[in-house]
Amino acid sequence: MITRKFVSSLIASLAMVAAASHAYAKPATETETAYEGSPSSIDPGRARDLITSEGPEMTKAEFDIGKKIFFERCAGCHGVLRKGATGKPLTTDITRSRGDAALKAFITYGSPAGMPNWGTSGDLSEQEIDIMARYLQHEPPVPPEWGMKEMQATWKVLVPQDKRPKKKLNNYNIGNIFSVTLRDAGQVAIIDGDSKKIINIVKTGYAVHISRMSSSGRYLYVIGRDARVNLIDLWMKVPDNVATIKIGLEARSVETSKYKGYEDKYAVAGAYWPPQYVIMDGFTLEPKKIVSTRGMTVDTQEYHPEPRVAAIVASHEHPEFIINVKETGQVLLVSYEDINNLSVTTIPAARFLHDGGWDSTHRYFMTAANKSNKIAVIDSKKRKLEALVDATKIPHPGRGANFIHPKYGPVWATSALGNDNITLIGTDPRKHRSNAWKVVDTLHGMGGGSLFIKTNPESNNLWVDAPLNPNASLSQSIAVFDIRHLDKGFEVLPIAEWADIGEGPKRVVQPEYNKAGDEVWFSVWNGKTEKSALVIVDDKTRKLKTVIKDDRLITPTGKFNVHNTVYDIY
Ligand code: DHE
Repeated sequence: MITRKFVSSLIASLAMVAAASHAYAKPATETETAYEGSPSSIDPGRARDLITSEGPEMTKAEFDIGKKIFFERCAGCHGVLRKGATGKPLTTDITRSRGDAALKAFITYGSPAGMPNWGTSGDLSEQEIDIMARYLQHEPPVPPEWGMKEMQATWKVLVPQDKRPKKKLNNYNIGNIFSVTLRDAGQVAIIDGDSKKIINIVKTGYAVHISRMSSSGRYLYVIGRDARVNLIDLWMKVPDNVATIKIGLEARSVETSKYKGYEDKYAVAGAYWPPQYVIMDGFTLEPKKIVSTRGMTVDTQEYHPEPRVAAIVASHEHPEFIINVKETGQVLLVSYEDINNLSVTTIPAARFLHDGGWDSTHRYFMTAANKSNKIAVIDSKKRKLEALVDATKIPHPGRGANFIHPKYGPVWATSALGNDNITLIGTDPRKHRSNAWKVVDTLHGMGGGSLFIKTNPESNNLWVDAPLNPNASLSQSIAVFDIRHLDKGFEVLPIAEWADIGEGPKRVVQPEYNKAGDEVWFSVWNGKTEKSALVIVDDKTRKLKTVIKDDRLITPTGKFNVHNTVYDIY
């Protein structure tokens, strides 16, 4: 039985642990929470209630408050079904054994392992914390499934294929068009990289996330967090939506078939909820095949009911999509040769798979298992795990950066959320065998909170951002290394200052090259009601080239250059 005295001493000791570890834990905790803890796009009203007699007493109104808070604040880390992801599992066998008082203490003070201090930060009131402690002792409400019927009902072909242009109807240099995520506006800006003019602002899904290109470079696919996929035709006089579909309730990834003979034929999107991927017709988004990712975890081989689909890349070696399943830690090679008789190779990697990209030869897929602090190397030719390489706290490569290290030969690099390390892994098993799949060098950037790193075959620069670093002078700047002289450290460029847009958090995020590889674009990501901008830097001189400012550029984040996205150049 838990006594009042025990609870006060638990609270006091938790407070001490939190305070003692503050200096160490704060940056990683803050950055992780800022990054992973964004609201789920699932409407809590759609999730079935499960107030059970085994849990503490709760009214329906209290349960609804708990559900709303959980979906907005907790689901990103603990999972909708609370089986655990980057946050610990919170299933009822665990929460009921902890009990009200201990749960309240954890929610109030957080933990050095990464749980935010929701109470002492003032984010949740005492009453809300009391509700949450009781809510967590009831079974998690389950959001609805989303199958073929629901997909068909949301699928719209706005311009049928026979009504689309037979040839390109505009004069844009399509390879140098950028699709820019306008996150909080639910739009993408299509920007002409040559003139730097906005061609069109296209409506997409809620909290839009990433864009990918069809193999021919004609079609652009955009996915929103609400799992809406938009298909945009870049051959139109003014590029715009030609089809749309909702493939679930929450999603992050989309990709297209790139293997010879299958160019533009298929698209695939991966959902967080329901945990599934769907293969669609590449020209219309007609849903063809839905496959659940529920299954066993790679290590303990236990059933996981909610393994979310993270990064997807298209193999260049076989007609296959390579699909990261986050919570099970399995990489799926899904053949699209015969989607009726689907063949899937399951490669064991490590939990919790997130983002990644190709090595320079496009044979090896280098992907972060972020909470395991590992990079999994998948040999897409031999269809097997080549290596699991240790990296430091929460590697986050985006797609990573490939270059020739002056001493160690070809390397692929990732930065990290939890520290300033930039980890360089050798990627050439033929000519630099002893360096292959080993950490050959570790550089130090501005600080933790880095999300993206980028270079280009035409460049000698390696750009590393730190948008989630708690120090504004770092989150508003970029570090740039000279690849030929890595030992000389980095130069810091004050990108947000160059944007000259006034107040706000102004996080500098995701370097992206133009087609020629001679300029680098940065988003200056401000609040929804503040001014944002895109800053373009001359890659040779590292001097400001131009700033794109426009009231329509609301919360720009990811930028996807058509040429670099089609050919996986990074
Ligand atoms: Fe992303 C890629 C998931 C938050 C910008 N992000 C990815 C990928 C995944 C992912 C699985 C790889 C997709 C692929 O390659 O197929 N992102 C998530 C989350 O789950 C997370 C942590 C929390 C959330 O609630 O969504 C998250 N992501 C963010 C952001 O807050 C970012 C910084 C701003 C934004 O626009 O949302 C952001 N994520 C990006 C970008 C990429 C990305 C720009 C693609 C990088 C690239 O170069 O291809």
